[in-house]
Amino acid sequence: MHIKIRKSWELGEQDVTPEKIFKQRRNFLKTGVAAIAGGLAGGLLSSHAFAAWPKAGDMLSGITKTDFDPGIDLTPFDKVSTYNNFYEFGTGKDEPLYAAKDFQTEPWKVEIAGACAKPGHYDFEDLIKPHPLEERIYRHRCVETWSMVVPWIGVSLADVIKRLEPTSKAKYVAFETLLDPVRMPGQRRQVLQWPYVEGLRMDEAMNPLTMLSVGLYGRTLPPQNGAPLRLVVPWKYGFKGIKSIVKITFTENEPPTSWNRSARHEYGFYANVNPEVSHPRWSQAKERLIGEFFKKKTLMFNGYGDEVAGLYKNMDLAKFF
Ligand SMILES: Nc1nc2c(c(=O)[nH]1)N[C@H]1C(S)=C(S)[C@@H](COP(=O)(O)O)O[C@H]1N2
Ligand SMILES: [Mo]
Repeated sequence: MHIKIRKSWELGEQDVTPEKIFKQRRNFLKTGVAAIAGGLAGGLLSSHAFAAWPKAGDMLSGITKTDFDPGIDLTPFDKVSTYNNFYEFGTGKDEPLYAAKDFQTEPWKVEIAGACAKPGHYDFEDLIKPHPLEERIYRHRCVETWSMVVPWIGVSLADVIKRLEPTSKAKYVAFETLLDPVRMPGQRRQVLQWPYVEGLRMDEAMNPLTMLSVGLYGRTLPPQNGAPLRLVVPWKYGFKGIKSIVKITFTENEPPTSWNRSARHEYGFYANVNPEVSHPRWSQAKERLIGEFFKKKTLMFNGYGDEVAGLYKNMDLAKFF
């Protein structure tokens, strides 16, 4: 008999962990009994020195709670995991949930290339495991003016980069998504040039806010959110947050980025959230938090100005949009 075990994001709305319980669980994490919280949540592992990485949608354990928290309500898991932009699985926001359902992410290799001392093909777990697994609650802002508040799980990209020992020639970091039109049916249509590519300037990549995320809401990333490994850059528009990464390259020159290639007058390399710089077809002054009715003012650098404004102090942000 075939017993189908439902993944957490396939659960009906009534089954999804209520927000209140999740908040209690976070308080457990705060007090440092992460192993107990992991146990309550159904995970059996007590640290993230996993024998095998948990499967997509399973609970992660050994997560350190951090102070990153904008202090506003989280966007519920059933919104974060069902309203997605992931063109490899369709252009509709409701398509990735279904089209990515059976996306195979095991094993998952990440190629490290370019100007560094430690190039090679790594199991993605080996890039992540040496570093503390943190929960950070970030504002998540799409260029299309919707936003969410997401409790990401992941590691500091800076920590990973340091271990790879970039050379003085490494001025940028380029990222690439998997290219596989069989596993990613959206790639059979040329809506973008595949694979999806993104990049950061080295100082942006090394900023303490920048994350390599492997999960959200206490569990591994659902496929539609970029399993098993995606970038999170909270002061930039969502399209910088490249999903399902298979290659990281240290480069001397600014790397091409997918949306800039597709429409360079609309999407720049920097893509910093900026209420004053309009998209050519719409204003960026306001945004709608998913789940709320009224729009709110967009915050400069998505509210992370204290941390990142210095990166751009001598730059014309209207020119380098
Ligand atoms: N590979 C890849 N990464 C991607 C995208 C994509 O289409 N393909 N969409 C981007 C956009 S526009 C946004 S807003 C975020 C959405 O992330 P979420 O679905 O986890 O909210 O993913 C980004 N990363
Ligand atoms: Mo987006």
